[in-house]
Amino acid sequence: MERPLNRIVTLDEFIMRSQKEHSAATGELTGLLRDIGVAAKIVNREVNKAGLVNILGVDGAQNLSGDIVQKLDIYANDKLIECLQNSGECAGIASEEMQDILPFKPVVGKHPKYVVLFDPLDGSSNIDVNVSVGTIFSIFRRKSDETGPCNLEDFLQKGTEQVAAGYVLYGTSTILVYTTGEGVNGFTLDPSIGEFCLSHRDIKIPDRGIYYSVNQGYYLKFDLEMRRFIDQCSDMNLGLRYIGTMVSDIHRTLFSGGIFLYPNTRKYPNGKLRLLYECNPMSFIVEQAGGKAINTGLDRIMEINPEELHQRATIVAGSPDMVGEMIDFVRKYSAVSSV
Ligand code: P6P
Repeated sequence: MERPLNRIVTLDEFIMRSQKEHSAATGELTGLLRDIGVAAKIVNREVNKAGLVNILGVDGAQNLSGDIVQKLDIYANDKLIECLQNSGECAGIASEEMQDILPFKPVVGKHPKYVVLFDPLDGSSNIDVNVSVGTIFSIFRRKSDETGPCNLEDFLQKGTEQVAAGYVLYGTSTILVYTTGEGVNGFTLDPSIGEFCLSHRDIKIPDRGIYYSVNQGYYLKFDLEMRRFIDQCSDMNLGLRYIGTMVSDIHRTLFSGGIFLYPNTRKYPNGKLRLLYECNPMSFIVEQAGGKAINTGLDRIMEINPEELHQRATIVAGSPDMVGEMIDFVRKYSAVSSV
Protein backbone atom coordinates (compact mmCIF):
# COMPACT_ATOMS: atom_id res chain seq x y z
CA MET A 1 0.00 0.00 0.00
CA GLU A 2 1.34 3.44 -0.94
CA ARG A 3 2.45 5.39 2.13
CA PRO A 4 0.34 8.66 2.33
CA LEU A 5 2.53 11.65 1.49
CA ASN A 6 1.57 13.57 4.62
CA ARG A 7 2.28 10.70 7.01
CA ILE A 8 4.33 11.77 10.03
CA VAL A 9 7.87 10.36 9.92
CA THR A 10 9.56 10.74 13.29
CA LEU A 11 13.32 11.18 13.71
CA ASP A 12 13.56 7.75 15.30
CA GLU A 13 11.72 6.11 12.39
CA PHE A 14 13.83 7.96 9.83
CA ILE A 15 17.08 6.96 11.55
CA MET A 16 15.97 3.33 11.83
CA ARG A 17 14.94 3.28 8.16
CA SER A 18 18.27 4.79 7.14
CA GLN A 19 20.07 2.12 9.16
CA LYS A 20 18.11 -0.66 7.40
CA GLU A 21 19.32 0.69 4.04
CA HIS A 22 22.90 0.00 5.11
CA SER A 23 23.52 -3.68 5.71
CA ALA A 24 26.80 -2.92 7.49
CA ALA A 25 25.02 -0.67 9.98
CA THR A 26 24.90 -2.28 13.39
CA GLY A 27 22.64 0.18 15.14
CA GLU A 28 25.26 1.96 17.27
CA LEU A 29 25.13 5.16 15.25
CA THR A 30 21.36 4.91 15.26
CA GLY A 31 21.42 4.73 19.05
CA LEU A 32 23.78 7.69 19.26
CA LEU A 33 21.61 9.90 17.04
CA ARG A 34 18.54 8.97 19.03
CA ASP A 35 20.34 9.86 22.28
CA ILE A 36 21.16 13.30 20.85
CA GLY A 37 17.50 13.70 19.85
CA VAL A 38 16.43 12.97 23.43
CA ALA A 39 18.96 15.45 24.84
CA ALA A 40 17.71 18.07 22.37
CA LYS A 41 14.12 17.64 23.60
CA ILE A 42 15.23 18.04 27.20
CA VAL A 43 17.33 21.13 26.47
CA ASN A 44 14.51 22.56 24.36
CA ARG A 45 12.16 22.31 27.33
CA GLU A 46 14.51 24.39 29.49
CA VAL A 47 15.44 26.88 26.76
CA ASN A 48 11.76 27.57 26.18
CA LYS A 49 11.13 28.44 29.82
CA ALA A 50 14.54 29.86 30.66
CA GLY A 51 13.05 33.21 31.58
CA LEU A 52 10.53 31.63 33.92
CA VAL A 53 12.49 29.35 36.17
CA ASN A 54 15.37 31.66 36.87
CA ILE A 55 17.70 29.26 35.12
CA LEU A 56 19.14 32.43 33.62
CA GLY A 57 21.74 34.31 35.37
CA VAL A 58 25.38 34.25 34.74
CA ASP A 59 27.20 31.39 36.36
CA GLY A 60 30.23 33.64 36.51
CA ALA A 61 32.78 31.32 35.02
CA GLN A 62 34.14 31.93 31.54
CA ASN A 63 34.20 29.09 28.99
CA LEU A 64 37.09 28.45 26.63
CA SER A 65 35.69 30.89 24.13
CA GLY A 66 35.81 33.62 26.71
CA ASP A 67 31.98 33.76 26.83
CA ILE A 68 30.53 34.28 30.27
CA VAL A 69 28.95 30.93 31.10
CA GLN A 70 25.18 31.04 31.50
CA LYS A 71 23.57 28.37 33.65
CA LEU A 72 21.76 27.03 30.57
CA ASP A 73 25.14 26.27 28.98
CA ILE A 74 26.01 24.02 31.87
CA TYR A 75 22.54 22.47 31.90
CA ALA A 76 22.73 21.65 28.19
CA ASN A 77 26.26 20.30 28.60
CA ASP A 78 25.24 18.02 31.47
CA LYS A 79 22.11 16.74 29.69
CA LEU A 80 24.04 15.85 26.55
CA ILE A 81 26.60 13.95 28.64
CA GLU A 82 23.85 12.15 30.58
CA CYS A 83 21.97 11.09 27.42
CA LEU A 84 25.10 10.00 25.57
CA GLN A 85 26.38 8.00 28.55
CA ASN A 86 23.18 6.04 29.03
CA SER A 87 23.16 3.99 25.83
CA GLY A 88 26.78 2.90 25.93
CA GLU A 89 27.17 3.75 22.22
CA CYS A 90 29.52 6.67 22.90
CA ALA A 91 33.11 6.21 24.11
CA GLY A 92 33.43 9.80 25.26
CA ILE A 93 32.81 13.45 24.47
CA ALA A 94 34.50 16.79 24.05
CA SER A 95 32.63 20.02 24.72
CA GLU A 96 33.16 23.76 24.39
CA GLU A 97 32.33 23.92 28.09
CA MET A 98 35.09 21.52 29.14
CA GLN A 99 38.88 21.89 28.92
CA ASP A 100 39.60 18.20 28.31
CA ILE A 101 37.89 15.22 26.72
CA LEU A 102 35.60 13.12 28.94
CA PRO A 103 36.08 9.37 28.37
CA PHE A 104 32.94 7.49 29.49
CA LYS A 105 33.00 4.60 31.95
CA PRO A 106 32.34 1.37 30.01
CA VAL A 107 28.79 0.00 29.95
CA VAL A 108 28.72 -3.76 30.49
CA GLY A 109 28.65 -5.62 27.19
CA LYS A 110 29.26 -2.49 25.10
CA HIS A 111 32.37 -1.57 23.11
CA PRO A 112 31.47 1.91 21.82
CA LYS A 113 32.84 2.84 18.37
CA TYR A 114 32.07 6.56 18.36
CA VAL A 115 33.06 9.80 20.04
CA VAL A 116 30.98 12.99 20.02
CA LEU A 117 32.04 16.63 20.12
CA PHE A 118 29.54 19.37 20.79
CA ASP A 119 28.88 22.99 21.53
CA PRO A 120 26.00 22.41 23.93
CA LEU A 121 24.51 25.88 23.65
CA ASP A 122 25.88 27.95 20.80
CA GLY A 123 25.04 31.65 21.00
CA SER A 124 24.40 31.48 24.73
CA SER A 125 24.91 35.25 25.11
CA ASN A 126 21.60 35.58 23.23
CA ILE A 127 19.60 33.50 25.70
CA ASP A 128 18.45 36.23 28.03
CA VAL A 129 17.33 38.48 25.20
CA ASN A 130 15.17 35.71 23.74
CA VAL A 131 17.19 35.34 20.55
CA SER A 132 17.59 31.86 19.04
CA VAL A 133 20.39 29.60 20.27
CA GLY A 134 21.51 26.15 19.19
CA THR A 135 23.35 22.91 19.86
CA ILE A 136 26.00 21.67 17.43
CA PHE A 137 27.35 18.10 17.32
CA SER A 138 29.99 16.17 15.41
CA ILE A 139 30.48 12.39 15.48
CA PHE A 140 33.69 10.49 14.66
CA ARG A 141 34.44 6.80 14.64
CA ARG A 142 37.14 6.37 17.27
CA LYS A 143 40.66 5.35 16.18
CA SER A 144 41.68 3.82 19.53
CA ASP A 145 41.01 0.22 20.57
CA GLU A 146 37.31 -0.23 21.33
CA THR A 147 38.03 -2.25 24.46
CA GLY A 148 39.80 0.65 26.18
CA PRO A 149 39.05 4.31 26.95
CA CYS A 150 38.95 6.85 24.14
CA ASN A 151 41.83 9.31 23.88
CA LEU A 152 42.57 12.75 22.43
CA GLU A 153 43.54 11.34 19.01
CA ASP A 154 39.98 10.06 18.62
CA PHE A 155 38.82 13.68 18.61
CA LEU A 156 41.61 15.36 16.64
CA GLN A 157 40.37 14.16 13.25
CA LYS A 158 39.81 16.08 10.01
CA GLY A 159 36.24 17.11 9.22
CA THR A 160 36.22 14.74 6.26
CA GLU A 161 36.35 11.85 8.78
CA GLN A 162 33.04 12.83 10.41
CA VAL A 163 30.51 10.00 10.45
CA ALA A 164 27.63 12.38 11.20
CA ALA A 165 27.06 15.99 12.17
CA GLY A 166 24.15 18.24 12.92
CA TYR A 167 22.59 20.99 14.90
CA VAL A 168 19.47 21.83 16.87
CA LEU A 169 18.06 25.34 16.49
CA TYR A 170 15.89 26.49 19.40
CA GLY A 171 14.03 29.23 17.56
CA THR A 172 10.43 30.08 16.69
CA SER A 173 10.21 26.33 16.37
CA THR A 174 12.82 23.76 17.32
CA ILE A 175 14.44 21.98 14.40
CA LEU A 176 17.09 19.27 14.31
CA VAL A 177 19.12 19.13 11.10
CA TYR A 178 21.68 16.37 10.50
CA THR A 179 23.67 14.49 7.91
CA THR A 180 25.43 11.13 7.83
CA GLY A 181 27.08 11.98 4.51
CA GLU A 182 24.07 11.15 2.36
CA GLY A 183 22.28 14.47 2.19
CA VAL A 184 20.75 16.71 4.84
CA ASN A 185 17.34 16.32 6.48
CA GLY A 186 15.46 18.54 8.95
CA PHE A 187 13.08 17.48 11.72
CA THR A 188 10.78 19.93 13.49
CA LEU A 189 9.76 19.23 17.08
CA ASP A 190 6.01 18.73 17.51
CA PRO A 191 5.54 19.59 21.20
CA SER A 192 2.06 18.03 21.21
CA ILE A 193 3.57 14.57 20.70
CA GLY A 194 7.14 15.29 21.87
CA GLU A 195 8.62 14.01 18.62
CA PHE A 196 10.97 15.47 16.01
CA CYS A 197 9.05 14.99 12.74
CA LEU A 198 10.55 15.04 9.24
CA SER A 199 9.77 18.52 7.92
CA HIS A 200 12.58 19.27 5.43
CA ARG A 201 13.66 16.30 3.32
CA ASP A 202 16.94 16.41 1.39
CA ILE A 203 17.74 20.10 2.05
CA LYS A 204 19.62 21.82 -0.80
CA ILE A 205 21.18 25.27 -0.39
CA PRO A 206 20.30 27.76 -3.18
CA ASP A 207 23.19 28.51 -5.55
CA ARG A 208 23.08 32.12 -4.36
CA GLY A 209 21.07 34.31 -1.99
CA ILE A 210 20.27 37.92 -1.22
CA TYR A 211 22.05 38.08 2.15
CA TYR A 212 25.59 38.21 3.44
CA SER A 213 26.16 37.50 7.14
CA VAL A 214 29.11 38.99 9.05
CA ASN A 215 29.60 41.10 12.15
CA GLN A 216 29.91 44.42 10.33
CA GLY A 217 31.05 46.00 13.59
CA TYR A 218 34.48 44.44 13.07
CA TYR A 219 34.78 45.76 9.47
CA LEU A 220 37.81 47.94 10.19
CA LYS A 221 39.54 45.04 11.91
CA PHE A 222 39.27 42.65 8.95
CA ASP A 223 42.09 42.18 6.46
CA LEU A 224 41.92 44.48 3.44
CA GLU A 225 40.73 41.85 0.93
CA MET A 226 37.93 40.83 3.33
CA ARG A 227 36.85 44.45 3.68
CA ARG A 228 36.83 44.86 -0.09
CA PHE A 229 34.77 41.66 -0.51
CA ILE A 230 32.26 42.93 2.05
CA ASP A 231 32.14 46.23 0.14
CA GLN A 232 31.39 44.21 -2.99
CA CYS A 233 28.51 42.42 -1.19
CA SER A 234 27.11 45.82 -0.32
CA ASP A 235 27.67 47.10 -3.88
CA MET A 236 25.65 44.10 -5.09
CA ASN A 237 22.77 45.31 -2.88
CA LEU A 238 22.91 42.18 -0.74
CA GLY A 239 21.11 42.56 2.58
CA LEU A 240 23.07 42.12 5.82
CA ARG A 241 21.62 39.57 8.23
CA TYR A 242 23.60 38.72 11.38
CA ILE A 243 21.98 37.10 14.42
CA GLY A 244 25.18 36.40 16.34
CA THR A 245 24.39 32.71 16.81
CA MET A 246 26.29 30.60 14.28
CA VAL A 247 23.56 27.95 14.16
CA SER A 248 20.92 30.57 13.33
CA ASP A 249 23.02 32.38 10.74
CA ILE A 250 24.05 29.16 9.00
CA HIS A 251 20.47 27.79 9.16
CA ARG A 252 19.13 30.90 7.41
CA THR A 253 21.94 30.64 4.85
CA LEU A 254 21.12 26.96 4.26
CA PHE A 255 17.44 27.67 3.61
CA SER A 256 17.57 31.11 1.91
CA GLY A 257 21.03 31.01 0.36
CA GLY A 258 23.75 33.54 1.07
CA ILE A 259 27.23 33.65 2.57
CA PHE A 260 28.30 33.57 6.24
CA LEU A 261 31.71 34.89 7.21
CA TYR A 262 33.70 35.00 10.43
CA PRO A 263 37.13 36.27 9.31
CA ASN A 264 40.15 36.85 11.51
CA THR A 265 40.27 40.04 13.54
CA ARG A 266 42.88 41.58 15.83
CA LYS A 267 41.07 40.02 18.82
CA TYR A 268 40.79 36.65 17.07
CA PRO A 269 43.82 36.39 14.72
CA ASN A 270 42.89 32.76 13.92
CA GLY A 271 39.15 33.44 13.84
CA LYS A 272 36.75 33.08 16.77
CA LEU A 273 34.77 29.97 15.91
CA ARG A 274 35.99 26.56 17.01
CA LEU A 275 37.12 24.13 14.30
CA LEU A 276 36.09 20.82 15.84
CA TYR A 277 32.64 21.47 17.26
CA GLU A 278 31.43 24.51 15.31
CA CYS A 279 33.13 24.87 11.90
CA ASN A 280 33.53 21.18 10.99
CA PRO A 281 29.96 20.03 11.72
CA MET A 282 28.38 23.11 10.15
CA SER A 283 30.67 22.72 7.11
CA PHE A 284 29.67 19.06 6.73
CA ILE A 285 26.01 20.12 6.68
CA VAL A 286 26.62 22.99 4.21
CA GLU A 287 28.66 20.81 1.84
CA GLN A 288 26.14 17.95 1.98
CA ALA A 289 23.44 20.49 1.05
CA GLY A 290 25.49 21.53 -2.00
CA GLY A 291 27.31 24.52 -0.53
CA LYS A 292 30.96 25.32 0.17
CA ALA A 293 32.87 25.92 3.42
CA ILE A 294 36.41 27.32 3.47
CA ASN A 295 38.59 29.44 5.68
CA THR A 296 39.85 32.91 4.73
CA GLY A 297 43.04 31.22 3.52
CA LEU A 298 40.74 29.52 0.94
CA ASP A 299 41.39 26.05 2.44
CA ARG A 300 38.44 23.66 2.67
CA ILE A 301 37.44 23.64 6.36
CA MET A 302 37.00 19.87 6.48
CA GLU A 303 40.54 19.28 5.20
CA ILE A 304 42.18 21.18 8.08
CA ASN A 305 44.28 18.89 10.28
CA PRO A 306 43.37 19.75 13.89
CA GLU A 307 46.23 20.10 16.36
CA GLU A 308 44.33 20.95 19.52
CA LEU A 309 40.84 20.37 20.86
CA HIS A 310 39.67 23.97 21.05
CA GLN A 311 41.54 25.45 18.13
CA ARG A 312 39.84 28.25 16.28
CA ALA A 313 39.32 28.75 12.55
CA THR A 314 38.15 31.47 10.21
CA ILE A 315 35.16 30.44 8.11
CA VAL A 316 33.31 31.45 4.96
CA ALA A 317 30.35 29.15 4.28
CA GLY A 318 27.24 29.20 2.14
CA SER A 319 25.90 29.16 -1.41
CA PRO A 320 28.37 27.63 -3.86
CA ASP A 321 28.23 30.49 -6.38
CA MET A 322 28.79 33.13 -3.68
CA VAL A 323 31.65 31.33 -1.94
CA GLY A 324 33.14 30.68 -5.41
CA GLU A 325 32.96 34.39 -6.20
CA MET A 326 34.63 35.18 -2.86
CA ILE A 327 37.45 32.77 -3.72
CA ASP A 328 37.91 34.41 -7.16
CA PHE A 329 37.79 37.88 -5.57
CA VAL A 330 40.42 37.09 -2.93
CA ARG A 331 42.70 35.38 -5.49
CA LYS A 332 42.42 38.35 -7.87
CA TYR A 333 42.86 40.88 -5.06
CA SER A 334 45.83 39.08 -3.52
CA ALA A 335 47.46 38.77 -6.98
CA VAL A 336 47.03 42.48 -7.61
CA SER A 337 48.13 43.55 -4.14
CA SER A 338 51.19 41.25 -4.25
CA VAL A 339 52.48 42.96 -7.41
P1 P6P B 1 30.53 37.90 17.61
C1 P6P B 1 28.32 32.90 19.76
O1 P6P B 1 29.00 33.45 20.88
C2 P6P B 1 29.38 32.50 18.73
O2 P6P B 1 30.24 31.54 19.27
C3 P6P B 1 28.72 31.99 17.45
O3 P6P B 1 27.54 31.31 17.67
C4 P6P B 1 28.50 33.28 16.67
O4 P6P B 1 28.50 33.06 15.27
C5 P6P B 1 29.70 34.14 17.09
O5 P6P B 1 30.14 33.65 18.36
C6 P6P B 1 29.32 35.59 17.24
O6 P6P B 1 30.51 36.28 17.58
O7 P6P B 1 31.98 38.23 17.84
O8 P6P B 1 30.03 38.36 16.26
O9 P6P B 1 29.61 38.29 18.73
